[in-house]
Amino acid sequence: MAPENKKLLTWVDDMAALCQPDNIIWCDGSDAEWFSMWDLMVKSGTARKVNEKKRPNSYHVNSIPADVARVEDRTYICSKKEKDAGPTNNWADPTEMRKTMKSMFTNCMKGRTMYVIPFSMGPIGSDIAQIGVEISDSPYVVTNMHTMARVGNDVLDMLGHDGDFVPCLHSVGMPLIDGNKDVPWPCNPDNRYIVHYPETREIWSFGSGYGGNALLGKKCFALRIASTMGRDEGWMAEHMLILKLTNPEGIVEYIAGAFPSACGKTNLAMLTPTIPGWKVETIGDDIAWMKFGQDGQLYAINPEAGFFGVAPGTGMATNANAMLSMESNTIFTNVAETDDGDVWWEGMTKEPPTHLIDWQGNDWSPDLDTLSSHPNARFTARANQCPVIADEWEDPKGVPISAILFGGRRASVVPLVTEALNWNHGTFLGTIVASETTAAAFGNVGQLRRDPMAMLPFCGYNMADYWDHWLKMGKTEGAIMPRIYYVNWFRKNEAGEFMWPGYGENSRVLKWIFERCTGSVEAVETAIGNMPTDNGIDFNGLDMSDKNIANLMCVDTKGWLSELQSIEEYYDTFGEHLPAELRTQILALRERLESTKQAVA
Ligand code: SAT
Ligand code: MN
Repeated sequence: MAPENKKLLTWVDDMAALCQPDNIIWCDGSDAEWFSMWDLMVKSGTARKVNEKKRPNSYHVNSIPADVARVEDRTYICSKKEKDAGPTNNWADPTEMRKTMKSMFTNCMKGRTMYVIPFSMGPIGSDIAQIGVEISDSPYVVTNMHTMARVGNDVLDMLGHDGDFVPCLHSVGMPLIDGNKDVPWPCNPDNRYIVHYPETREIWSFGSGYGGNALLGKKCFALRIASTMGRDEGWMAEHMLILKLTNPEGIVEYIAGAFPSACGKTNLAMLTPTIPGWKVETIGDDIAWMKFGQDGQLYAINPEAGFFGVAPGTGMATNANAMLSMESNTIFTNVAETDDGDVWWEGMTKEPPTHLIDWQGNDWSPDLDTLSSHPNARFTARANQCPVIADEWEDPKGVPISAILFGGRRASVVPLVTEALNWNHGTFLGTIVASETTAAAFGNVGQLRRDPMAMLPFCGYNMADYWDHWLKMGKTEGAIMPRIYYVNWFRKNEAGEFMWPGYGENSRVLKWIFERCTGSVEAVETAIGNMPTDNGIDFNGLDMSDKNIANLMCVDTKGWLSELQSIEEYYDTFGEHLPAELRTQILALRERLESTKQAVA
C-alpha cells in the first residue's frame, strides 16, 4: 500500500537523506514480514530460533553487556525552557541537541536497511489511541514492535492524507562503512542519546538497540511524550497496570495501579486470587491512557499490544499467566539456552537445569556463582496470548476506572492499605510514592528513593507541573474521579520478615477496595486516610499472628511525622512549581497526626 500522508512522506525522505540507508522498507506488520526479519537475524547470528517443539515461532536474542537496559542518564527532555523539564529530568537545549543529533544521524544507516514502522498505540481508531511512526535500522526493533504495538497498513489508512503522528527516529548508531563488518548486536554504547522534544512531539534515539531505548512506542512515546500531550489536552498518560476485578456475584470494577519497578506490577495485573469466587483479568501491565467519558468517569486503554516483561523471577509458581502467555510467538532477550534448545532464567523453575548456555554464550551450571540470565532479561509476548486477558482489553472506548492504586516497597511506616480521603489527598499520596532500596540495587539499604506516581523516569515535563495536572483533572466539571489507595505489600516486622504473603493473597486487599467502590464496606477514618475496620480485610486461613496483623494495619504516627519532614525537603526541590495544594495537604496531615498523638498521650 502506498502511503499518502504528506507529513510522513516528507519526513521519511528527509530522514533517508540524513541517514543514507542502502534500502528503505515500509513495514506492514504481516506474518511474512515477521518471518523475513527473523530469517535475516538468524542468518546474521543475531537470533536463534527456540526449539519449535518447545515454543513454536519463538526467538532468542542476546545483546551485549554494554546494552542491557534503559539509560536514564542518557535520556533527555529538550523543552525550550529548562524549567519545563524540571529538576527530575535531564534537560538539554533543543537547538544544541538538534545539532548534536544531526551529526550523530548523518550517514548512520549506511550499509543498513531503514525500516519505516507505522504503529498505533491503542486499538486502531479508538478516541484515546495515538499514531506514531518509527524509523529504525534494527530488524529486532521491527519484530518487537509487531508484538508491542499495532503495526501495519490500517495505521496508514487511519493517517490518510493529513492525519498527524509522532515521528520516532531510531538508529543503533553503527553504520557499515570503511569495511566495518556487522556484529550480532550492533549498537554504539559510547554515543547514546534518548532524546525527546516535547513541544514538537518528536523522539530521536541513537546508539542503543535495547528495550525502552529502542522500542520508541513504549516509554518514550506512551509515557514521556504522551504525558505532555495529556497535560495539553486534558487527559492522562500513566505508568499503570489495568486490571478487571469480578466478584462472586459477577459485578465488575476496573482498577489501575502505579508501582515503581521491582514491585510486582506484571504479577498484580495477572494475579490468581486466593479468595474463592473472585476473578482478576488483565487489561494491561505497564501503561494506561485515561480520558474522560461522556459520563464524567475516566476511561482507560492499554496503549500496548504486548508485554515486555522481566523474565527472571517469573515462573509457574509466581506468575503462571505470564508463563502461559509466552508459550509461543515470543521473543526472549538475554536469557539462557537449555540443552534442548528452549530458554531458562533464574526463578523459572525451582531447580535449575544442570547445564545451560548463559546469556553471554558461556557454559553454565548451577555450581557457578554467575547468573545464567541478565537480571533485566525480557520476554516480548502478545497480550492476546495471556490466558486471563479480559475480553474488553481492546475496547476502543476503554474501561471505566473505579480505583487507582499507588504502592512502593516500604519496610516501615506505610500500612497494608489506606484509602485517600479525596482526589487531592490521593494525588498527594501519589507524589510521595517511594521504594526502599534493597541490598544490591541503589545506594544504602533502606534508603528511600522517591518515585512519584512511579513516573520518575517517564514524566516528559516538570514533575511538579504534572502534579498540578493531576489536581486540575480532579477539578474538571462533572468529573467522577476514581478513588485512590496507597498499598504496601512489603512491610516488615522487627525481625525483618515480610508480614504480608503478597502474590495471590493481594486479592484480599483488592476485595476490600472493590467493596469500598461498591459502597458495601465501612472504613475507619484515621490521620493518614481511611483504613479497613477490624474485620474489613479477611485474614482467614493466612498463617499470620495477631501481632503481625496489628502491625501491618497500624498508623505509625511517629514514623509519618518524620516522613513528613523528608517529603517537605523533597517538595522544596521543585521551588515555585510546587502546587500550593500539596503544601496544604502536608499541613493538614501534620495537624491530623499531631492531634492523634495528643489523643493517645
Ligand atoms: O526497557 S523498558 O523501558 O521498556 C522497560 C523498563 O525498563 O521499565
Ligand atoms: Mn514499566
